Amino acid sequence: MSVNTGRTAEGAAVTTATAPATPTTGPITREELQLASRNHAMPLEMLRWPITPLGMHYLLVHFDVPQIDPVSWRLNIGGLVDHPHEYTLHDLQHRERRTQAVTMECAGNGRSRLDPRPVSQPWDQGGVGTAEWTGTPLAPLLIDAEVSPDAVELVFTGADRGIQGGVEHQYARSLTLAEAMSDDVLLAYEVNGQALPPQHGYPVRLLVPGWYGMTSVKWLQSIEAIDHSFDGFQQLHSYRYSQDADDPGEPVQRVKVRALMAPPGVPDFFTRNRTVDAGPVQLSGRAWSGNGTVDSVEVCVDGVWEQAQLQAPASRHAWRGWTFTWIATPGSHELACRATDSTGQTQPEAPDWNYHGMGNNDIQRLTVTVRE
Ligand SMILES: Nc1nc2c(c(=O)[nH]1)N[C@H]1C(S)=C(S)[C@@H](COP(=O)(O)O)O[C@H]1N2
Ligand SMILES: [Mo]
Repeated sequence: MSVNTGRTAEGAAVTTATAPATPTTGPITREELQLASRNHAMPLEMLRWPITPLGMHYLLVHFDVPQIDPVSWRLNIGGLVDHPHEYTLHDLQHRERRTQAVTMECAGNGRSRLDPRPVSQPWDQGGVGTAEWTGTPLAPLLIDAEVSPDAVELVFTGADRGIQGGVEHQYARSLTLAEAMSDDVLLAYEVNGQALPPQHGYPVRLLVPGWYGMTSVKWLQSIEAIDHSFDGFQQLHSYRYSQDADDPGEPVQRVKVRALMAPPGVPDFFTRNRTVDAGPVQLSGRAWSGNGTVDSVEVCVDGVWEQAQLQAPASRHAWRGWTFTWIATPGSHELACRATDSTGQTQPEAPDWNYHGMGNNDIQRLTVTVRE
C-alpha cells in the first residue's frame, strides 16, 4: 500500500501517481481551482451574522456527495459492544433532542497563505461557519450499547468513498471513548431548523464541538468500538502537523484561537480592496477557540493594538462577536485583529508552516483606503 506520506510500511520512500504535489511557490493549479469551487468558503461579510445562514456556511467534501435513501438508511453501532444495534432515522429523531450553536472550522483553513503552499483545498480565511445543529447526544447511545472495557476507540465511518494518497477508503475518523462520551457530542439530523442538506451530511452527521471539522463525520453509517488506535487514512496519513512527507507528526485535534473581521466599507470587485468614508467606522467580527473561551480580542490600526468590545457567545461552542470603533482618517491604513483564549494562546504574526497546511491561525490583515 502506498500512501501520500511517501512511505511504505517499511519506511522506504515511495512516490505514487496519485500523491499530491509537494508544497509549491507556483501559481494556483487547475486541481486547486476545481477543489475550491466544489468546497466554498463563508464570505467574510457573513461574520456580521451570529448564525451563518444555510448555504453560506463553508463546505468541505473530500469525495462525492452520496445519495442516501432516508428510509433504508441505518446507523450501525457495533464492534466491541455488548449490545450492537441498528438505528433508523426515526429512532434517532425520537430520542433526546438537543440544539446547540457550534462554530466549525476546517483544519486546512488558511492553507493558501503558507509559503511554500501545500497543494490541496486552497482556503484563504473563510473555511469557518456557525450553525445551530439539532440532534441527539451520542453518549446515551454508547451507554445503551455497553461498550466493552477492552475498547479504546470508536471509529465513525461515512457513506462516501474515494481515493486519497493512492488508498481507496470510506471517509472515517476515530475518537477515544472518553472524547466520544463528552456531553456535547451530537448525532445531528438538522441544521438551522431544517433537515441536513445533502452536502452537510444528510441524513445524520457526527458533530464534535471544539474540534476541527474533519472530526464531524458526515453521512454517518457506522460507529465501531475497537481495541487499538485507528489507522485509517484520514487518521494516520492526513490531519497531522508534519514537517515533511516522511514526518508522522502530531495529530490535528482542537481548533486554535482565531479572530476575523468583516471587511469594512465597500469592496473593489476584482481585488476585494476596501474603501471607507472618513469618520467613525464600526469594525466588527467574531472570534473563537476550541480550547477554553475567547478572553480578549484586539484590533490593530497602523501598528497600534487596542482592546475590542466582546459580546456574549450564542453558546459555549459558538464564536463571540466583537466591535471596535475606528476614527478613520483619509489615506491608506492597515487593520488587523487577533484573539487570545483562556489557555493563554494567541495568534501568530506569520503562519506556523507545516507540510499539510493545517491549523493556520495567522493574524488577518486588511489594507483600507479612507476617502474624504
Ligand atoms: N463523510 C465525510 N465527513 C466529513 C468530510 C468528508 O469529506 N466526508 N469532510 C470533513 C471535513 S474536512 C470538514 S472541514 C467538515 C466540513 O463540514 P461541512 O461541509 O458541513 O461544513 O466535514 C468533515 N466530515
Ligand atoms: Mo476540513
